[in-house]
Amino acid sequence: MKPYTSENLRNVAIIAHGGAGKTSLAEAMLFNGGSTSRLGSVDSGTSVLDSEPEEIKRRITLTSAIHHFDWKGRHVNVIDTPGYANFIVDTKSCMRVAGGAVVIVSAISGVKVQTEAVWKYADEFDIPRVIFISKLDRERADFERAVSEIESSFKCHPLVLQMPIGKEDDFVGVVDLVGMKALRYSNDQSGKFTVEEIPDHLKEAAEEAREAMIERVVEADDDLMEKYLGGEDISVEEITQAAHEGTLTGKFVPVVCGSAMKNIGIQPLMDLICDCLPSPLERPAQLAEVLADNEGKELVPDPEAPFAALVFKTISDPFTGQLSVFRVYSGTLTSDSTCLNSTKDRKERIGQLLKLEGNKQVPIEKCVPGDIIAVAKLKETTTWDTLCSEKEPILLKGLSLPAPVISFSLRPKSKGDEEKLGSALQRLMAEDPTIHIDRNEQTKELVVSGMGQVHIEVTVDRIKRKFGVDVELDAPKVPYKETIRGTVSVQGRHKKQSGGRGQFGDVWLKIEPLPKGGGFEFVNNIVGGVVPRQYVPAVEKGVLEAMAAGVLAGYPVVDVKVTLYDGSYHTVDSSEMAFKIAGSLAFKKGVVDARPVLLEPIMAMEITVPNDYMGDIIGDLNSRRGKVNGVEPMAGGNQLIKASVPMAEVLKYAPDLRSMTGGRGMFTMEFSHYEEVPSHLTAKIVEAAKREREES
Ligand SMILES: Nc1nc2c(ncn2[C@@H]2O[C@H](COP(=O)(O)OP(=O)(O)OP(=O)(O)O)[C@@H](O)[C@H]2O)c(=O)[nH]1
Ligand SMILES: [Mg+2]
Repeated sequence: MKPYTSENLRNVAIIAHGGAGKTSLAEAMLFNGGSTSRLGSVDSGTSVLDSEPEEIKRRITLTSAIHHFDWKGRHVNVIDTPGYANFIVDTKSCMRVAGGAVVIVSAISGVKVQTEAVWKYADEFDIPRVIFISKLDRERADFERAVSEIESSFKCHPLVLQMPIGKEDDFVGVVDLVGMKALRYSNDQSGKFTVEEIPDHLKEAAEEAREAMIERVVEADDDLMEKYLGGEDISVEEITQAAHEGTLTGKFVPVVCGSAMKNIGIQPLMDLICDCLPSPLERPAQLAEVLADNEGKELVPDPEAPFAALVFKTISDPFTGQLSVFRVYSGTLTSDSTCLNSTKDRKERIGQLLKLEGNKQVPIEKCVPGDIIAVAKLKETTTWDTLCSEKEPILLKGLSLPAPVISFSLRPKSKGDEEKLGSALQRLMAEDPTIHIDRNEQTKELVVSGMGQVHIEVTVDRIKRKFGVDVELDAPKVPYKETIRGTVSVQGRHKKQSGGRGQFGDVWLKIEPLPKGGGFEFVNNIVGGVVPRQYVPAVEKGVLEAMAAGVLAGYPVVDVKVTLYDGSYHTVDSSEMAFKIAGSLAFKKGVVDARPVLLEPIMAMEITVPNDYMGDIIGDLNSRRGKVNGVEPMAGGNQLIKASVPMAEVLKYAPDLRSMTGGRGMFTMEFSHYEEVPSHLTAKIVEAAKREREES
């Protein structure tokens, strides 16, 4: 690896919808840059970026991978990100630390919903970008349509720097509209090309396209505009410089094209990355919080400044152990040193610094500001922790995670694997913070939640491969609750005489409903000591025990007020136990007459779908007892549907939405509140609960 400075460094994330060709493009750049000795392929499982067995099996990127290449005197860190919605949180994490992005738009499918989502992340983190129109070798590839979709969907000004030569099978190269040359590629994926005159049949179109390109460039630069209007020629250097400026300010977005699969048009994109995307020195200053005085501070990417870095990824590597991957914002860190984890307020020993190369790592001695580096076996550090100099503790802001959208109940296939499963899940959660594990105390299930069905399936595969635990998934049980609608007064009397000392407790309770979310209230209105004070807590305990399993279907009872207002006792036979039983008896008996009802959890959902699908999706929500609360138009011909839907109806919504929209819909959902189950469904739920109790 050649030495490099912050000025020569580029951190580039490759982003787009699933299957657009991000990994293939990154592989082609690594190959052309000499970082790999053969062109890795997703389809044949030889990609150094998609190298996890679960990725090879599915042929999709499940987790971001980082590698680097040297080009035109620059050192480029390439971050290959996932494109599928299930894994998009990882993509967003990478965008938090990237300095520039290559956005891929497929010449076949154009701009998809998911590409718009990642484009928004680039907006959020103010990331300059260039666009690569891919797959021009494929049937029905359409360059012009892709350009016009870029303009309309992203609402940006594309700066089209190339034109394709040939179509589909006959796609052989690109016209460089800046140098006005044709780059004709050999058909063997070697990336070799010859520079030729523009073919006659393209000359006129190329002249026109160049004119349009120049006009866009000069519009962004007053001096150049003057020159242009004065009839002077604009040089290649001037165009390159203005393109760099215009890319950083977002006045336009440079567009090039090619085929990653055939390794056509990749080097000009690599040039563009070096020419137009920013070095860490050109990025807006990173804001940090100084812990000593809670003041804000702008970090400078100066090697002499105090060290500061943000951990944005954790990888569990089978050979090296746990790797923390961080982006340096200022200062220098060397191998075999120490630093502070300011988030956890713990000192960390830094062993060997590592540069990531896909699934491998190479040792390096020190890292410069801006670089992306890994270190193994930190003791306390997790994703989104700040590592910094002990002399000047600061904090950097990480990302907040979205709520999971889907849950399954999880259990080991063989009994006795419970403990192994628990520790496997802990390790996986460190690596993938979008996996959540809960033990549902009500249903006694281990519930795993994640960003979608594929995400959960991948997690199950990983549990098996990495930890040797086979697990089974079921739809989670819906945590129903019970409450009452009426008010009753009821007596609970427990009397037992069995030889020696007997048991006696006698209470009168008033049981009434509380408003939604009211929980439980217990009031003691005993006067004259008819129930001695020392037995009152026992009565409440008895009521609480009875509330744990309601009379309808055994679900917990909520939102009730219980008032103890009368009773009697026996000087010898009364005891705490007897009053507890009396309280419990009274509650169970009373609830039966207090019009008990079932409550079910309602989820708040936000569903984004292309316009064409809106009718179907709303129809489907209605059939799931959903209420649509609003529809808002979104960018790129999409609609955002907001709805409240009973959880029982959307336990498997992810695959259903996928099949209804051909994978173009996205959704999030979180728990909102409880509502009464419609009476015609209550009997079914009660029956199912009864059956289950009998079985277990
Ligand atoms: N014909 C052709 N196929 C391509 C090209 N680029 C990628 N592909 C194919 O498209 C499919 C998806 O490619 P990937 O590189 O895995 O796409 P990706 O964007 O990384 O996908 P995810 O990581 O899963 O989001 C694979 O079958 C590739 O061989 C291209 O330029 N031409
Ligand atoms: Mg990929």
